[in-house]
Amino acid sequence: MSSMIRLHNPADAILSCFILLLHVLILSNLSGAQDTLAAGDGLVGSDSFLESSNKLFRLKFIPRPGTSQSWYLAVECVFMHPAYIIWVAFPNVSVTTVQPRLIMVQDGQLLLWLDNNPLVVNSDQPTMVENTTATINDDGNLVLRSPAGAGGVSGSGGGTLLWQSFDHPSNTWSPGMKLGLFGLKTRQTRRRLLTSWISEDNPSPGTFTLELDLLDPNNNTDNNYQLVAKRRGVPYWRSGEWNGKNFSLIGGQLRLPGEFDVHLSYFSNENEAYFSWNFTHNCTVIQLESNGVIHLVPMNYSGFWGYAAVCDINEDEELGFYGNGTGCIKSEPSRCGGRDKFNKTSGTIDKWESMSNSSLGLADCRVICRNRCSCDAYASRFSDGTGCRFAISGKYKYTFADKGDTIYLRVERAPRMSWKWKLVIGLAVPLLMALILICLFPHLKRRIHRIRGFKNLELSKKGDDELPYFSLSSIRVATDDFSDANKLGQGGFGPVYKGKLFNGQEIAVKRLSRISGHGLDQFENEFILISKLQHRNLVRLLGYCNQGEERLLVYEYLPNKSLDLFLFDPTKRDLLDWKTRVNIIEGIAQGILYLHKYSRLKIIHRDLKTSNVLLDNEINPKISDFGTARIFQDHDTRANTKTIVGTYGYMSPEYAMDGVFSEKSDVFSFGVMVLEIISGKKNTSFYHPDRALNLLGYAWDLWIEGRVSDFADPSIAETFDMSSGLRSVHIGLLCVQENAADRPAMQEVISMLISESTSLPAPKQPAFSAIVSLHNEHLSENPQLCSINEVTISDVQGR
Ligand SMILES: *[C@@H]1O[C@H](CO)[C@@H](O)[C@H](O)[C@H]1NC(C)=O
Ligand SMILES: *[C@@H]1O[C@H](CO)[C@@H](O)[C@H](O)[C@H]1NC(C)=O
Ligand SMILES: *[C@@H]1O[C@H](CO)[C@@H](O)[C@H](O)[C@H]1NC(C)=O
Ligand SMILES: *[C@@H]1O[C@H](CO)[C@@H](O)[C@H](O)[C@H]1NC(C)=O
Ligand SMILES: *[C@@H]1O[C@H](CO)[C@@H](O)[C@H](O)[C@H]1NC(C)=O
Ligand SMILES: *[C@@H]1O[C@H](CO)[C@@H](O)[C@H](O)[C@H]1NC(C)=O
Ligand SMILES: *[C@@H]1O[C@H](CO)[C@@H](O)[C@H](O)[C@H]1NC(C)=O
Ligand SMILES: *[C@@H]1O[C@H](CO)[C@@H](O)[C@H](O)[C@H]1NC(C)=O
Ligand SMILES: *[C@@H]1O[C@H](CO)[C@@H](O)[C@H](O)[C@H]1NC(C)=O
Ligand SMILES: CC(=O)N[C@H]1CO[C@H](CO)[C@@H](O)[C@@H]1O
Repeated sequence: MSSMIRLHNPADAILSCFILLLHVLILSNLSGAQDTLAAGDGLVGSDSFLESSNKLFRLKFIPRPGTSQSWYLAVECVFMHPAYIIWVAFPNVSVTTVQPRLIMVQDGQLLLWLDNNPLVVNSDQPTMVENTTATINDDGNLVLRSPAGAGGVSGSGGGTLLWQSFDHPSNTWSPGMKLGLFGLKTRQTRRRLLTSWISEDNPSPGTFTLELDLLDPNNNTDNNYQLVAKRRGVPYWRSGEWNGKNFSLIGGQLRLPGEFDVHLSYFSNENEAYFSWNFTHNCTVIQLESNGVIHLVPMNYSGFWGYAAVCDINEDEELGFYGNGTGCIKSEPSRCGGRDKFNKTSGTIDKWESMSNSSLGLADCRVICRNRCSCDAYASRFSDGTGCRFAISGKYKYTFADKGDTIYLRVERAPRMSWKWKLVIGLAVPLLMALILICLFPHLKRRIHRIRGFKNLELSKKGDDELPYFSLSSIRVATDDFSDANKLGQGGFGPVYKGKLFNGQEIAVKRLSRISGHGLDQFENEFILISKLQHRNLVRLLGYCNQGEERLLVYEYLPNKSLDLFLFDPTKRDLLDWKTRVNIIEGIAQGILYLHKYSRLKIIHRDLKTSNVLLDNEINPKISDFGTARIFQDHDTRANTKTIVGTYGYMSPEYAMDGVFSEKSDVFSFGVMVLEIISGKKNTSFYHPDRALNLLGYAWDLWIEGRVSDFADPSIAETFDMSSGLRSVHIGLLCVQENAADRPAMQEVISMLISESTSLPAPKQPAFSAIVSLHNEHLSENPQLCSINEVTISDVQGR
């Protein structure tokens, strides 16, 4: 596997010949991964690597994307799939050669060998020490040490530390790495900072940096620093002061999702000032992405994600962040009359103006185009995402093409009401309506309760200014004037239409046409909530329209529609094999977790069910329908409502009976979905001739009898995996426990799902399982209830 060469007597001048000879002769004599290069050792070719003793990190040559004989020397974390790069030596130099070589020369230089001239990796090391060794540590740090016993103190694993890659960060801040300023008293202060890559594929120094900066820029006697992210030297995010525990502006720590605390610390004296952090897992890192997003790369790419800080530098995308503040610095107002947004699309433009400077990344192109009002669109010049191209007003023709270039088109923003006016109207209209209704129907008084809740929603400071506005006429065109042929179905508060925008993008439009107090409530609720939310497992809102009496929400269109249409369809259910179902369960869980924990607001969905889970092209689940969702204040753990909304079969007992809801009521609905996904049977229409039970009871029976494989949908018999199946049913049962306290919280559910080593408590008998199936008894006597069996109940009063 690993091929290393060992050079016993290399002399600098004739090294090149030796290496050529030797690596031909002794190419594959060493096997098994090592973590250290001794003097005279080297790596040759892309198959050889150094591996840290905990097997998490590798130092190796990785091919430059899109090329065959171009390489970077990089440290990768291989614990996750795909492996990701945490450090690159010479990010601005790609080594073009058939066989790249790295040699630890006896005189102490670590040489990256290009065809003719070597690059010295440790060139900034003050003195070279003979017989130096190079080791890849358990935290991914590449360290050079003098031989034990020589050059001073000898510690574990060798002598003095001579050089380390952690002193030369690229875009990654690893646990244990210090970011800051060193040698403050000297004339040459060294800055250790993160520099983003120029594009996703090219590690050359890019547009953004994350560094330490003075808290008060006007007072450099005050040794007080904060973390600041900059675009070409201009700050766009700052953390604020560190109080020993939290940053003042982001209202907390840089945190990982879940209950995982990052241990951040700050050190300063007259010579140096730096931030550093620790985590239990050394592969968990903070990365500054090429688009300026500061990202916490998680335990697992397929699992947790986190954003340390995200400002909408790209304005097209607003992502989540932690804490109560953002630290974002608003960019200067548009010079082009509100035409400062760009829309990612695909197509061709016949005449470009190009800038071939490959030090420019997409983020630079955007700024250049944004500041030049005649620029209508921009794109990358080269396939590796560098350079810029601009389309100048009146000088080009744009054609939409599905498989065309990725182009960012300037968006014309329609003039519209300010947020304040919208709020006034948003409050006044329902209030007025409510007043009228209350006068007419005293029993509707409880409505006030909900309308008052709107005030809380104002807490979103950013407002919806970022959200594109669609004109009614453009939506009429897109949906063929709301034609019946384009009707997709009926949502919580009105019909949903399919449409196609002029640029070819498909959309789903939710329409609330006739203003009914109740529908307007849900509409506004959904609008305000979802415009703040952004997660890959939540359906994405593209824009809205409120013109005249029309209230429209425009969503991304998901051609696969909802999960229930697959799961309960005799033919389509075959498309969902076991792996896909597991993926769906995980995705739903991530989406709910985001709602409960990591979006800025804590949100209880209250109507989770398979028909509210949409599937994208790759069958990834996306939660939809936030008409009934509720924002929780931080200190609330449960709330009470007299108006029970939700769907029979998915409602937890305490909610259905007493109107008490909490995160645990969503967990219950999730549990029901898990059992439905595994069994392919609907909870509400479950019927089994020998077992007069509902699906929950049926699952429990088979669980007790140890016959879980009988519970699984027969159409996945071939792909069903017993151990993960057993685990999933187990988790499903834990989620539908009668007592809310027995149900796990969503982040526990996630760790149960993704880590097989988490042990699960034994489930007790689930809720409702002793009840005879609703289907055959109760509902058939009550046609009215039967009809609402499938739809959201929005007006049933609690006891
Ligand atoms: C690469 O970056 C280093 C350090 O920033 C600089 O000294 C060197 O000249 C650069 N090389 C190229 C080819 O740009
Ligand atoms: C370096 O290693 C070689 C071979 O083991 C040895 O002969 C030499 O004395 C060492 N040099 C130093 C300075 O330790
Ligand atoms: C993380 O890195 C540190 C420093 O190398 C090491 O002491 C620790 O054991 C590593 N942790 C794990 C889990 O490998
Ligand atoms: C700068 O900060 C120091 C220490 O906090 C303070 O004593 C000094 O008055 C400040 N100077 C100015 C100009 O604000
Ligand atoms: C965040 O919350 C903390 C404590 O609750 C408060 O001191 C701070 O001012 C808040 N920050 C922002 C930006 O709201
Ligand atoms: C830090 O922030 C967290 C979460 O915002 C908060 O719970 C905690 O009280 C804060 N601690 C301090 C010392 O401000
Ligand atoms: C990281 O953890 C080690 C060992 O627990 C500790 O000595 C060190 O101070 C920690 N560093 C930071 C930045 O928290
Ligand atoms: C290329 O772009 C970079 C970054 O904006 C700039 O510093 C540099 O001067 C430009 N080079 C040329 C040749 O224009
Ligand atoms: C793209 O631009 C059009 C025209 O303004 C707009 O209607 C549409 O919503 C935009 N698409 C996205 C994804 O923002
Ligand atoms: C901690 C964790 O869940 N690690 C997983 C990351 O993903 C890989 C591959 O999917 C798994 O093998 C790990 O167990």
